[in-house]
Amino acid sequence: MSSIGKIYGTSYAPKCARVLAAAKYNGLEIELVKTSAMDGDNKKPEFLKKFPMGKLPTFEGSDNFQLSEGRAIARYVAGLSDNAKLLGTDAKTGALVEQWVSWGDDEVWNPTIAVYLLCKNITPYNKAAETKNWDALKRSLQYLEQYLHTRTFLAGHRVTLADLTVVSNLVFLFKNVAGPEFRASYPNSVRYFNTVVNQAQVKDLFEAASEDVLAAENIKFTPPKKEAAPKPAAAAAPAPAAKKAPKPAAKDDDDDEPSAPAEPKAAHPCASLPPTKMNLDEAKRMYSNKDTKGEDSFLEWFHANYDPEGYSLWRCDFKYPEELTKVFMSANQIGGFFTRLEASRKYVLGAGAVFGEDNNSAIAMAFIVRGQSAEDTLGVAPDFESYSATKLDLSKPEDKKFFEDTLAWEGSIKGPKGDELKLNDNAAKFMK
Ligand SMILES: N[C@@H](CCC(=O)N[C@@H](CS)C(=O)NCC(=O)O)C(=O)O
Repeated sequence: MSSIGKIYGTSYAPKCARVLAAAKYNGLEIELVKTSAMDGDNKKPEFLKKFPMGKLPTFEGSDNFQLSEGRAIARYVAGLSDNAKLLGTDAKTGALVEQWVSWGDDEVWNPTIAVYLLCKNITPYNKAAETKNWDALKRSLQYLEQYLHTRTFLAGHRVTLADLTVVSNLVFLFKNVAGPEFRASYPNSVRYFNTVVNQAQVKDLFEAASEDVLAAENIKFTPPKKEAAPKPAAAAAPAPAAKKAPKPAAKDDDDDEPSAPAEPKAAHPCASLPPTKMNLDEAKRMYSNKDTKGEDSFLEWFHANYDPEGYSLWRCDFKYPEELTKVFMSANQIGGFFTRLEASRKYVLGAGAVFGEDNNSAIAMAFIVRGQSAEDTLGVAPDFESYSATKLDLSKPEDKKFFEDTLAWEGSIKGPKGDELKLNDNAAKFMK
């Protein structure tokens, strides 16, 4: 049998897995071209030339028909043969298939990937967002549980694309996010899951979904640091929208942006400092609204208004640059650090960026902080311990250059291999 074409993606991504499953049900051959967002394959010029949106999965038929969006690809492959009736047998089952596909993506996948990205700190971690998404998952599984009380499949009496979609999402949830206690609360859903993954057509495909490879416990957030324990003052609240900061790269866009109420805090150590002539709110407005360098710029304003008694300037370098791999992951790490600075928002202005390329990079940040202590201000972020903080002296040309360049998101620093690494313009940059 000749292949219907190629699907670009990975078999563990639910939006790709459902397509592979639909092809199996329809007895169609499809070639999986392993293409991973984590490896940046979707950003390669040859991929973007074919699929300019740069998202996975995508499909290229042997007749050159091109499709993107997992749901559309699955629908196309499911509709290529009528034997398995994957799209339903009449208007009602067809609509039910659509209902459950939509439900599986919005109500299962979205909170699943949100919890996963938060706990992996790919989306800057935020406890309230994690709880919100766990609650959404519980609500969805409760609903599925009731529905399956009297049913074997989701739409009619046979497997349809609805089941292949929902189960592909459940495979990811049960393997990567939800442990045995969570799963045990939903026995009908687990029975249903086992029924579908063990269907002869897809057993091989879903083999990796057997009980012994499912998550041994619920996914947990581990702060990205090596030393200190989290400090109570470091409320994991969201950072305000940063005008100059683009979104972190390569983040799955299906998840909600976390939002959380601020937690009650003890008085900030900077609250009792003597007054200063430089207003940091004004400095932030200048930094957001003006060019950083040049005539009538932020730096021109800053040098005219800086009060070295009321403020100090700091450089922070990630202590373990040799451990950094993908540039987009480092960018996410900086995003997380800036988010966790929230408790010091009124006392800190700074910018950070990734320097270098995948597998040879470093992270550096420049800060203006109220008072003379980096610990009192930047130390509210638990992962501050993973950065070395060096006070900058504007009378030293190299300190001044680093400070000005980093705030302007330009320049270079020494990398872990001793070579000079240029600020990576393609990685997200952060300011506070
Ligand atoms: N709307 C797309 C979203 C797919 C999606 O977000 N895919 C992820 C991988 S699972 C991706 O391509 N991420 C890379 C990026 O956002 O640049 C769909 O439903 O197919």
